Amino acid sequence: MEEFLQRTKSILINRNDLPRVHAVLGDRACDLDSAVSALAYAYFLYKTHPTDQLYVPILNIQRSEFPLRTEVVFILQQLNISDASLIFRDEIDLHLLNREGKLTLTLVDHNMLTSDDKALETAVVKIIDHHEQERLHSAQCEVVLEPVGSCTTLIASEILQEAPELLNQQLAHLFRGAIILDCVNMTPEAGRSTLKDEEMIAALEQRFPDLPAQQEVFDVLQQAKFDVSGLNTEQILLKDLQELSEGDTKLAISTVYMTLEIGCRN
Ligand SMILES: [Mn+2]
Repeated sequence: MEEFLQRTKSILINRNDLPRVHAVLGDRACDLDSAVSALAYAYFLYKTHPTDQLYVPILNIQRSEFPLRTEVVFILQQLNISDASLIFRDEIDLHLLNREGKLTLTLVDHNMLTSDDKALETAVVKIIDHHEQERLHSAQCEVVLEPVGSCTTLIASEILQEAPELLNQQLAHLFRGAIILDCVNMTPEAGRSTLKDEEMIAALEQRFPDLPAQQEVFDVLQQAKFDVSGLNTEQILLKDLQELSEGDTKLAISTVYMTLEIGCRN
């Protein structure tokens, strides 16, 4: 995986004239599900398809926003995947590539482009997602859409079917971490996991019995997700920012996960 990421990154940085690019684009939220889906699926395409095009996994946020995705930062660090080898949305001009007729797009973990990306619609050839379908059916685009708990379940299942030899301990750890986090530790009360998610967890554990215990994976990822200790005040306010707007009024709501110490002054 690192070799693939480093190679892709260096071609993007060093070549002025890019070959055809097949980008795998995650959701704007860039949560663990989206990030792992994009990384794993682009790697799968690279390994199983002719290399006359460049397969690029795109984390659909600016690089400067990455520290806010604390659980993604954590798991990639855990696996020694350097953030220098990742490709963020502000590091590749998809609109330019599209205008040059060089872009093919697979959307993962979402099925609708945002309004400022509408021009990229003609480049979309495949969608793998677990959200409600928001787009109209089009014949030129293959849609894999199933209401599972985690989009990575769908990605992992395609890889297991098409190229099981690609699945190594590192990929299995990424998939399993994303599924466990999305499915809230596979607890039935949370109502997130489906039979397919559970079967995928079982399949991964059967192939890689050395993976850390499920509870431990959930605890550390959940902790990482809400860990703001490495962030400055601005980053903390931006971490889970929701924006509402009506007419000229815009409202930003920040959520801060922190124990408040209330002091009294005389
Ligand atoms: Mn998702």
